Amino acid sequence: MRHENATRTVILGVAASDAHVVANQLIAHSLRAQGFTVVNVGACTSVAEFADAYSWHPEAEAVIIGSLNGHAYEDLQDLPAARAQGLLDCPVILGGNLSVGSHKDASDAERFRALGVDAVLSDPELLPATLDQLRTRAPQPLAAS
Ligand code: B12
Repeated sequence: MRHENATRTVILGVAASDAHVVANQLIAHSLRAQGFTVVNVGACTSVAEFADAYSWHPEAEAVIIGSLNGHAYEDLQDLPAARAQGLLDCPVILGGNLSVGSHKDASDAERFRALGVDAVLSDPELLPATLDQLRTRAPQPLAAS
């Protein structure tokens, strides 16, 4: 289903140590087909580079980060500081294969939330509904500086 509002912008990319681009390209294509403007910063994008992209596109309603090589947690270590400094002042969604190995449990998602990730997804088809939910969510209190 095509999205109603063609002006909705998201920033999409892959975490800093990660070179996997296939899902990133498919997700960009799918979101564009649903009416989103996708600023795709691509593979190997650090938290600082996501923050730069947000400074150029402050209209973005979310930053969507993919990771497949199992090193998402290490790659996002700068996220709490970036969020506390107001450099990524929009929801952050994380998805993909987020840890090393095939066994995943609920504590994986919890540790990403502790870094400041708002939503952890495995299925990219849930992105539009998740973006809708995050957009209507009450503003969060600012993190203490
Ligand atoms: C192709 C591939 C590569 C290519 C990537 C080429 C490129 N530029 O894209 C190359 C050869 C470079 C590569 C390298 C490596 N790879 Co590799 N690679 C793969 C492979 C075979 C396919 C990945 C792919 O494109 N799938 C197609 C896409 C559409 O599907 P997907 O990636 O599974 O993503 C799905 C979900 O995860 C989800 N999803 C993905 N991203 C996102 C993002 C969001 C926001 C959301 C919501 C959902 C989401 O949606 C997708 C569709 O359901 C997988 C194994 C496999 N069969 O899946 C391994 C795999 C991802 N690679 C792996 C590894 C370990 C590596 C290396 C570390 C290997 C090495 N020792 O060098 C390096 C890391 C390089 C780096 N710096 O990141 C592991 C990761 C293991 C883990 N997480 O525990 C895998 C799973 C192989 C394995 N079974 O061990 N790889």
